[in-house]
Amino acid sequence: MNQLNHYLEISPKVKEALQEGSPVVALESTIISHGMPYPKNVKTALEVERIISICGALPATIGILDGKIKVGLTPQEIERLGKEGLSVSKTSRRDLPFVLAAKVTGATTVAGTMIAAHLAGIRFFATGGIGGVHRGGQDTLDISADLVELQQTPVAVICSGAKSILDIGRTLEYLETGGVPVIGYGTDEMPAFYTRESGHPLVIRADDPRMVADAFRVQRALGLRTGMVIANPIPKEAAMDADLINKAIGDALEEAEAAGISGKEVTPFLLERVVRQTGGASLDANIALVLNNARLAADIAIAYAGNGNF
Ligand code: PSU
Ligand code: MN
Repeated sequence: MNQLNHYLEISPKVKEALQEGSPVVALESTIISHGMPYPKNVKTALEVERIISICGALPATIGILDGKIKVGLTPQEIERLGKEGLSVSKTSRRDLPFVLAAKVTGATTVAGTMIAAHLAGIRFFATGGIGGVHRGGQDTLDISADLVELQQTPVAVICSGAKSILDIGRTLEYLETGGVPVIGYGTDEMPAFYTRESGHPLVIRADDPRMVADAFRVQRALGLRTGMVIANPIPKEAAMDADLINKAIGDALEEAEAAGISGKEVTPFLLERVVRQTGGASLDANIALVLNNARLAADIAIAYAGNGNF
């Protein structure tokens, strides 16, 4: 057994699909353990998998159990990560070595999941939102490792943009500097997660999955190591009222500041407060957009596989 296989366990189904060149979509687990409350987190994670299967791709949820990165978690393992919730270690690039060596249970962030997907040979990854430059990040340097990962790991992330708990303008500047294509899917501006608009224009737009798959193929053919962000706005019927959500976010940011929250606790803290402030409405919106992203990711993975991928 080579050393990588000692720490990376790909489920037989996922392995087979990858060997055949069939479409596979990776899914993260921080959104399960840290992003949503139990039991809705588990229910959503399983529903996301089901939608990807219905669309004709294979889902591969990724997490860390018993000293191994598991690619293709079982429903029981997803239940475990969801139930243990915040006690599971939020695992980004920095955390991987120690979480694995100490055999701690870990939920992978966007960055952690991109690394695992790439090691396994999965090109597409669906989630809710990416991390970004936090508000005030120009002083605190609280910039998500997701943005750095997107510069160095060739995995396409299908998401609904970044939450406006973050500084969306600076997040886009950072991605531009890193050479990361940010593609507006059916839109000319960056979506703001709970709402379809952020007011920040994007320069790349795609209106069908094939265009995204083709661009990703070119990126790989050129040997560029960058990832890609496909920013897919929340469905109209699920979008939140901008004033309502922005008020909740403003309050949550004040609370975080007053409580002195910092580091990797910031994002989960804000997410939880926003859910509470909106009486659960933000959670419903979050679930709707994740399911929508899963569908698009499956379609892109299928378009890519159908045209001789490598
Ligand atoms: N945004 C969400 N929900 C989430 C996250 C972000 O709307 O669950 C999670 C993702 O796993 C993302 C991580 O990779 O938070 C970013 O955390 P940080 O800002 O500490 O890098
Ligand atoms: Mn951070």
